[in-house]
This record gives sequence, C-alpha cells and structure tokens, in this order.
Amino acid sequence: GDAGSGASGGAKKDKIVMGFAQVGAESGWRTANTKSIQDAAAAAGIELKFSDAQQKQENQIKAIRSYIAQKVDVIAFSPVVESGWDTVLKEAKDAKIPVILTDRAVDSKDTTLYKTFLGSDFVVEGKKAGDWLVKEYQGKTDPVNIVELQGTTGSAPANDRKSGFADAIKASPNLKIIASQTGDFTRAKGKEVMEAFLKANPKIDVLYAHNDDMALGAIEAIEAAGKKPGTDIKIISVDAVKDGMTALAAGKINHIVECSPLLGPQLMDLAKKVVNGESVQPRILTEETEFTPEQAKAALPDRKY
Ligand code: GYE
Repeated sequence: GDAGSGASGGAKKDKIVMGFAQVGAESGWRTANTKSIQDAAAAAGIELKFSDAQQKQENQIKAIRSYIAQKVDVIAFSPVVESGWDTVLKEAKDAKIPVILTDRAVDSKDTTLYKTFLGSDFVVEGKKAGDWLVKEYQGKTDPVNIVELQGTTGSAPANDRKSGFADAIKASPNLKIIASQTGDFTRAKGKEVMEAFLKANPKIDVLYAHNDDMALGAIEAIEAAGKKPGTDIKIISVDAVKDGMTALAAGKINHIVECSPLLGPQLMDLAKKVVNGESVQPRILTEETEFTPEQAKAALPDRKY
C-alpha cells in the first residue's frame, strides 16, 4: 500500500490497503456486517485484507500484528472483547498506522490509540428493550420472571445491553431477572442455555436475548419444552436481522431493537479521511429504530439482511 506518499506527505493515496480483523461469523448480524464491509471496500476501490478471528481475541491480535508487519495503510477491527488492547494498539500507533474501531468499543484509557469509533450505542439499545418491557407490564404488580441471554462475555454489546436494560427496569420492582448467562451470540448456545433455564425455572415469563440469533435458538428450546414462544414466554431481542424479523412477524418474538450491521460505506469514507490525514469525529453513531410485529411485516420485503 505505498502508492502515494500518504498522510505525512500531504498527497492523496491512490490505492488504500485496509486490514480488517473481524470478530467471527457468530450471527446473522455478523454475516451482514462482513458483506457490507467487503462490498463497500470494493465499491470504494480500497484493497481489503480480511481475517475472521472466530470470536477469539488472540486471533484478532495476531491478525492486527500481521497487518502491521504488512504495512497496510489503515487497520479497522471490531474488538471481540473490550479490554486488553493497549499493547497491540500501541504497536500500530508506533508504526504510524491509523486504527478505526468499528461496531464494538475498547476500554483503553488512551483514546489516541485509535482515530474513531463507528458503531451503535448498545446502552441505548438495552434501555429501549427494558423500556418496552416496562410499558408492556404497566399497571401490573404481579411478579414477572425474566431470563437473560447475554452476548459474548466481556464484549461491549453484552456489557452495555445488560446495563441499559437493568437500568430501564430498575424502577419496576416486580420485573425481576431470575437468571442471566452468556449464549455467546450464537443460536446453538442460545438454545442450550435456554434449555437449562427452562429446566431450572418452572415459571419464566420473559426472555431478553442480547441478539436475534440467541432468541432464535431459545425459541427452539421453548417449543421443545411444549411452550409457545411469544405467548407463554414473551421475547425481546436486539439486531433485527431477517430471521429475527420473520419470527417477530410470526408472533414468536414480541419486540426487536434494531442494531444496524451496514457499517461498510461509512467505514470506507472514514478510512479515506484518516489515511489522508483529515480529522474525523472521535465517535460516530449508527442510526437505529425498533420494531413491533406489525412493523416487522411491513419492513420485511425490503430488508437487506
Ligand atoms: O448484535 C450480534 C453480533 O457487535 C453489535 O455482535 C454486534 C453484535 C450483534 O454477534 O448479533
């Protein structure tokens, strides 16, 4: 990636090389995110080096180090967990390779280690999920037993969707989280953990899943236990991928908070700017909404992912 003289020389690069360290392929969201990044890179004429870390931080660190060794022009990545990035980010900084965080945040105190963070506000997403539940049970005082399927332990979306939700329901003492465990954002784990929840808890009223895929796995477990998802157990999830929206339209999920995976075009714009030494906003938020079953039916025909 040495076609131009880059940021330091002030001239524009004619071919930018980006190294992208993806989390994995754990969910429908992730698949759509990967496609968005690959399509947007091609459209922007950016050469993309892409790696899949299979949800392991050590693999992402290795990928980032190899991008540094290859002297790419810009590194972008979606950090699987929040902590433990300072060393490798410092290595990129020392090599003068700008880093863009996409989708997930890091908890590094030193914010000069990356140029910007593009992605959703996961606390707000969790809060939207909790607010919906509070409204759903408004005026009722009977105990409501909630089980929670958390995303990948230590990841920003799991941490934030948990805290945002807890915050939203805390003023309603009858809304109680009786069990909370990670399902690693996958269908298989969502199903497995929901099976265990159902065995251990005779009365479950609500499932809050940190993503659609875990909710979809849980639906299988609920049906296998002879219960009706969406009716016997109300389900709220996050993402709004096609399969989730289809379950919502069918009444098996009751509410979905949207999280957009289509970050590719914005990421490529940012990459061009940081490579050319232009300044960018340190935090760029994705725009999102929420869906009821009726809205899911209306949105499905045009849904891209
Ligand atoms: O919600 C989940 C995926 O980081 C926002 O990761 C992303 C999350 C998304 O596995 O489905």
